[in-house]
Amino acid sequence: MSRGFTLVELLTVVTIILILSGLVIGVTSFVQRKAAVDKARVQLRQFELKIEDYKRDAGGLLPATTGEDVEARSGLIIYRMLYGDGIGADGVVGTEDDGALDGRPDAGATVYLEDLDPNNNRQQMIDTKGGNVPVEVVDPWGNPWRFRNQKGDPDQENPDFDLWSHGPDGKNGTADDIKNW
Ligand SMILES: [Ca+2]
Ligand SMILES: [Ca+2]
Ligand SMILES: [Ca+2]
Repeated sequence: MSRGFTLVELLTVVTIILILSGLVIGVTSFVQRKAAVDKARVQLRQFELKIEDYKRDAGGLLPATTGEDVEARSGLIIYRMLYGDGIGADGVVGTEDDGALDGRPDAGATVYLEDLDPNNNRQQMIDTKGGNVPVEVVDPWGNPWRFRNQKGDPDQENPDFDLWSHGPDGKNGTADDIKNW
């Protein structure tokens, strides 16, 4: 003799389904977060190596990043250094020969990282904000990468530099920041 499900049986089945779907959502977001963090670590290492190349070619000089505003725009400084746009043939950001910041490497400038080409935007590292003018190099969460010349002085010989992402929470200075120190 067939009978319908009792209320208790129905509630049990519904509860199990809810628990299982909660587990799937939890695992999925964990995996996505880990993938983004891994990607940011790869970017960090890549930028770090290329900035070392830039620094060597620029005679040990790195752009100055003193002042809050400069640091906030430092994702753009990373782009200028590594894509040779807005930097000029002398390979030094912030000198008189700096070319137009137009999404194309300046004449005679070295391109250290082709991936930063804002016209391809393969890795979505550039936020073009509606145009082809590069704005800044962004992390997997869409926030700018940060760069800081520790000496804050472009005339220093072989200055060290800080490079970091605000991490998954998008906030500066918290435990999830991804940084080179
Ligand atoms: Ca220059
Ligand atoms: Ca240019
Ligand atoms: Ca953070």
